[in-house]
Amino acid sequence: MKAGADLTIDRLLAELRALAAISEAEPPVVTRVVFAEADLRARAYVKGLCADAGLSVREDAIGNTFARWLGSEPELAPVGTGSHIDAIPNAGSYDGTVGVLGALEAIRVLQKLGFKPRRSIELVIFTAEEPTRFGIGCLGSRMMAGVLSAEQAQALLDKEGRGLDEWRGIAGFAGSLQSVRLGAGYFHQFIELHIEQGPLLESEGIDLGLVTHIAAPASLRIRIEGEGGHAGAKLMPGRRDALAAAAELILALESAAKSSGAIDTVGTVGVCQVFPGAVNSIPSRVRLETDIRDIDEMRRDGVIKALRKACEEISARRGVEVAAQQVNADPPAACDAAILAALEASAKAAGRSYKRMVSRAYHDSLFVARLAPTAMLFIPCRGGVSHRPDEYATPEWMGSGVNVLARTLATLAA
Ligand code: HGY
Ligand code: MN
Ligand code: MN
Repeated sequence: MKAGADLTIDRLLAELRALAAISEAEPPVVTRVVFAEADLRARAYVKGLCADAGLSVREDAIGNTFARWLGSEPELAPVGTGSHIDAIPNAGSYDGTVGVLGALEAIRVLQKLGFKPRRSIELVIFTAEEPTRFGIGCLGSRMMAGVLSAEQAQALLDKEGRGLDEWRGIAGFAGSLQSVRLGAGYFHQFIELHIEQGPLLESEGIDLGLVTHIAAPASLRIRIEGEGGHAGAKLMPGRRDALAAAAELILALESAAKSSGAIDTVGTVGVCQVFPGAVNSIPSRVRLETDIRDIDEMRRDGVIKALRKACEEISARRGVEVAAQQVNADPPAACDAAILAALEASAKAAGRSYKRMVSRAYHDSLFVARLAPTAMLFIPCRGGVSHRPDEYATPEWMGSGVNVLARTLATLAA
């Protein structure tokens, strides 16, 4: 596919830059939390681009957005592709957006080449892939796959105690939460283009990653209740300092992840809220959010068990209450062999190097894989950096991704 490759990348780069500028933070920092004002502007921007490309756009009850290029046999289940445009605080410009705008670019290239899909090709923008607001990742794709029920979704609250119904109402999305659920067979097949968010491809000088498995993520919320008091007057013996207990817990998670016996096990405490949060007041309450992953579910669950054991031990020794609540603990997903074979054939035809690999980040594909044969295509990102403003993918890397995605979509939709 030679024609227009450079042109498409310029257009794609311009659109990625425009989307990155729609942020709650000053560029180059991207923050775009689901249903916040910047997210709504970003959704409008991308929907406009999809409409300009002649796709028919619909949104479900929580804002999952479906932009369909109608095939000659519209009654057939579509080939799906897509990703997310929400971004965590202090993020970069490429996580998720490459899989949305890159897929749109792939569709426009196929249109330009006069390709006529037999099966429709449907671009999806998933709502709330990031856990920032409601504490759980992949909210939209989880509900589509029925992994999170309408009742469970109804019960989700953000840090201000505001729920999904309130936020989706503000965003202008209506309809029953049950209607988000898609039946198996809604998609014929699904491919997600995404940056690797790791260093392998760049360090090995390989153009593309064919993802065979998506890691198994888990998240637990931990509340620690101790006893507050005057930092000067309350002597050390008998203190029940909630933050000192939290510090031991954080180190216990780190050591459990490091001693799992495999490099694939990771454990992170990304959120630590301290109450009352005054320098001269002993912390009486701490709230931790922990993220535990592995490509092997058993090993990951072993770390969860070790963390729960540490909670009990630290609680008894320090006289603090520790309550660990599991938010999610999902099995890994295996990607579809036939789609991987199609991606491999496309990469060869495009003269691009590739390697099969696992995804250590989770993605909406983790849940779409419950609905349809699914696979992911990775492009490198500089230094493996992601979830930071200096996240970067070169035009060449993106060109390879769009090129091979377009070829594969054409193969699957023919
Ligand atoms: O955390 C993740 O793996 C994804 O980037 N949300
Ligand atoms: Mn992310
Ligand atoms: Mn992502």
